[in-house]
Amino acid sequence: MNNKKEEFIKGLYEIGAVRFGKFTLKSGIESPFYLDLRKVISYPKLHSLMCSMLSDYAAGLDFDCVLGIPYTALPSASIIAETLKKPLFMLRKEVKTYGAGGKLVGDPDKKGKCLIVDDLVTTGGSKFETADELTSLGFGVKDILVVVDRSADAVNELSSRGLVLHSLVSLEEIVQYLNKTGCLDDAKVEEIKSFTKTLPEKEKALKTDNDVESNKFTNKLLDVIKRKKSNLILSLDTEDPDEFFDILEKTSKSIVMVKTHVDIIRNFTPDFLDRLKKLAEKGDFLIFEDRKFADIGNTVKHQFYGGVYRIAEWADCVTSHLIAGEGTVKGLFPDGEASMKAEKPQAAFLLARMSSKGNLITEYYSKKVIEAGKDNFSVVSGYIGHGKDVEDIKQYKSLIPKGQLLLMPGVKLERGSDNLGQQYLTVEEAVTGGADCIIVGRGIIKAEDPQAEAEIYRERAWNVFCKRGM
Ligand code: S5P
Repeated sequence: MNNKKEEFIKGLYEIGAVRFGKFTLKSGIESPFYLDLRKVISYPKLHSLMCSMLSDYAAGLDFDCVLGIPYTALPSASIIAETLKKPLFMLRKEVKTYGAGGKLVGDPDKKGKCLIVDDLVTTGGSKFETADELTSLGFGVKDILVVVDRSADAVNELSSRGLVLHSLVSLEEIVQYLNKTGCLDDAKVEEIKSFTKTLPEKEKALKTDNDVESNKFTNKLLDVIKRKKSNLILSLDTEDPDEFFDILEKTSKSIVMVKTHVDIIRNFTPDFLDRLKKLAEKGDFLIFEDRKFADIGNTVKHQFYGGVYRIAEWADCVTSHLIAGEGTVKGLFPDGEASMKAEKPQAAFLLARMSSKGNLITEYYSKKVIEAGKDNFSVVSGYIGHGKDVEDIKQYKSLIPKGQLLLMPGVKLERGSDNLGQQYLTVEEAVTGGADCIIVGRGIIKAEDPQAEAEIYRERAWNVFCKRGM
């Protein structure tokens, strides 16, 4: 260990940024040590030593700009940027609701390969989040530089997602040095070693304990998502049945559901449904009728089970508004939970937000829809939603109960709109924000090669989804 490192560890110990005893972590797990670098900025000598070590390390990396994760790393990131003459950026923690720009602070024209700086790494979670946000804003991200690596396995966790973690000191080095200098006895060293060794298992067990329940249809859909490595729902809005099947056959490999508007099909005959069902079975995807029910329960019941289309006989799931109240969902599934016991579970997705410009849905309405959906968890698998940007979607997603899904229409490879009020977010914005599936129509069906295009959407959404996790 070099002198600078030893001096730095000694400094951390002296100011109480490293302590030993019994501490309860955020997860509830009891830890034999405590690390908190927030104090360092109040000790100019120690802070400048830390920043010079960070700048020396960063000088050997390949990057165009620097970003610190708020708040602890902001001063060090600005000193690194200053020392190495690189542009500095910040991402606001809070959302700005007025004026231009979103969360990014800095000149967007200066963006490039960005070095992320932080004080500690514990699980890597906040680093993934920042990396995803920067990627969705058009930055390149590879290197993450932290002061202390106190994790069990963050280097590997991050590298499995294409990120490289660098640290100035590891917990092991801190323990080693303090043991050598008599600040820490051998028994405590052993206790810390065995704690860090068993930590990943403890964290995993905690996660399994908290695993959420979903209804039977959601589980079925999640199985298809995992099996096909896809979060893509194809919205096949064409009136021509030949074109419908031509595109569906070509894209079936890439999708988890096909979303239909069966009432727009020209020359609709029962043959159409036979063909559709057979293709769904062969191609391993589900059928999602976007009927957008909106009437009182009794009428909806007839619309779902009766009439020309007899939707209940072939659709795996449907969309529904909730403007008429919970009665609509009760009309769709009068047996409630019992309908999930059926061999073929069926469920509804409620429209809690819409993608179209000027739609009349308010925040209050949207919240009420989610509350009602929660009360009808056994037959409501989730919600249709949209948002202004990543942050807005994240906030909206946080309202959705665990175990229910967010499906997002109004998605294309680039942002944009059509001339009838449809608004598009990018695939990356949708999934980073929290969409569990994207619904894509014209982006694929109007492409020159829908098969290749569907695969592009699938891959782009899946990559972000894997990085983000459920
Ligand atoms: O808010 C919404 C809800 C839905 S279900 N906005 C939408 O666009 N949809 C549906 O998604 C819409 O009815 C259409 O079938 C699809 C979007 O098609 P695209 O061609 O604009 O991608």
